[in-house]
Amino acid sequence: MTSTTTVTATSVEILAVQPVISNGGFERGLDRWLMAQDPNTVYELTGNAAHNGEIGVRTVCGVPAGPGPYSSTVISQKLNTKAGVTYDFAVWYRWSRSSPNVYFNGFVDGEYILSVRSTSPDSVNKRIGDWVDLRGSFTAKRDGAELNIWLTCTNYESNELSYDEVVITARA
Ligand SMILES: [Ca+2]
Repeated sequence: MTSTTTVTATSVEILAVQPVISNGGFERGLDRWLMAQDPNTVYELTGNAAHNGEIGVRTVCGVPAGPGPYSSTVISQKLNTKAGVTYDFAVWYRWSRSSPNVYFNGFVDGEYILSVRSTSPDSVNKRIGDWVDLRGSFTAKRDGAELNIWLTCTNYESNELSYDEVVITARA
């Protein structure tokens, strides 16, 4: 009897602490994430792109071969959200160079939660090559909303984006 009570209490505790996002620091590689990319993009999990821990995402897009359509690499994860709840998010990112038609975009269920052009890492004392701490918020429209993170650029402008530590927490 005592044993049964203990097991039940443990199960409840695990459900209560289930995070909104899993493996947001990429230390377990692509665990929980899905990834898709156009042919002229490069995508890897590497220590060179780590802001914290051992691994971050390095993604390169654009081939200097003349004007062409936009290309993208995207990773996505189904979040542990609840409809109507507001969430704060944060991510660290870094550009390798400045180019006007390259974007770092984030969506939750198709709505922008971040959109950064590589000519303007942020508004306060940051330069190309520096890590930038980007923060924002969104309200989930449904349980299990989907996060998508994109690097998008034109084919004639190559750029490299590193990012790490995607953190999402429910507001109290
Ligand atoms: Ca990491």
